[in-house]
Amino acid sequence: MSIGLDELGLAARNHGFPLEMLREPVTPVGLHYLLIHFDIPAIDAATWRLEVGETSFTLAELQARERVTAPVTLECAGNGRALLGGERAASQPWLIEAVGNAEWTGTPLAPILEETGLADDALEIVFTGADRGVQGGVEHDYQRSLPLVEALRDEVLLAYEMNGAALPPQHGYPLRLVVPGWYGMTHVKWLRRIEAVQEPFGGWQQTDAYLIDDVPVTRMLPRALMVPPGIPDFLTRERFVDEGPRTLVGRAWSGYGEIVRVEVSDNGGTTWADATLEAPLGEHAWRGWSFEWSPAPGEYELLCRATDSAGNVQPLEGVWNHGGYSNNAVQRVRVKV
Ligand SMILES: Nc1nc2c(c(=O)[nH]1)N[C@H]1C(S)=C(S)[C@@H](COP(=O)(O)O)O[C@H]1N2
Ligand SMILES: [Mo]
Repeated sequence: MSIGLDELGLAARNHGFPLEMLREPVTPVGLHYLLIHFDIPAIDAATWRLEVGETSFTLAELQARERVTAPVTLECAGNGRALLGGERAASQPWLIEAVGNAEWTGTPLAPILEETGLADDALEIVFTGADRGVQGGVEHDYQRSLPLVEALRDEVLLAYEMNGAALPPQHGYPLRLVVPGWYGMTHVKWLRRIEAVQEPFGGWQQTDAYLIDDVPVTRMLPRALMVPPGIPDFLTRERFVDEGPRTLVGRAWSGYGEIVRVEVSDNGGTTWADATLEAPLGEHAWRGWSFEWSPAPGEYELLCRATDSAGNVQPLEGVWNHGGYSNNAVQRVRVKV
């Protein structure tokens, strides 16, 4: 596997989440992963308007509407990309750290779609960001659509706060879409327009990206991650821990339903034992887990894997696809005791 300077350029702009911060239920703003395709657009909130069909809203008008706060786990669809191997599209070379769990505050989208008439007779709702660039040789605004039934779900928010403060520029100031359960690309940042369409939306980010064999990538597959125990080697990230009992901790999530099981293996996946699950933080937030581990001196490969209420289980190996999407293969942590 090799990473080119082009992929390094993306990785230097778009940082991941330090896995040790899995110890916190809510991810501090600066430590949430970041993915920006083009540039952070310059937006003056005083003149900014959200256009919704023929109507428009100021930020103050949106903030005066029903206010909802929810913890929501966001994960990039490309998380795990660099571990897939094989020839793939050059893109952000994530290992497994493209995740975060923030508390998003905003107003529900559905009533706005209903009041403005967009919910009448639409096939899809299209969301347009204020950022523009060229990808795949095509110049376009960042745009994504949702089928009407998904856009009308109660939990979909137009969010103007993250962890109790105004959205920072990098996370979509002044307004972003939050679609709990779906991979990150759906959560359009720097939102400026919402419109209804009667035909399937054909924008670049919808029909040229985020497909596996022509099937759109939608919801997050289950994944469990652990706080890497002990201390790391600077370069290899191999871990060193002292002999004796210790508690392994981590968090797990899925866009297909509640996490019902997390298992841990200390022998590379030959045998597994159940971790203890914490109470859920929220319907669309990661769930904490812990596992008592008492290793004898030696070398180990620690793995964890999640199962959701729909019966999806993480695979040991990812399934290759050209875009490098949805690789939810189990985390592997090499540990020397
Ligand atoms: N307007 C706009 N919205 C966007 C993007 C973008 O580049 N432009 N990137 C998307 C992708 S691919 C991801 S994974 C998430 C990342 O959200 P975050 O940076 O707040 O973690 O934002 C999504 N929304
Ligand atoms: Mo993403």
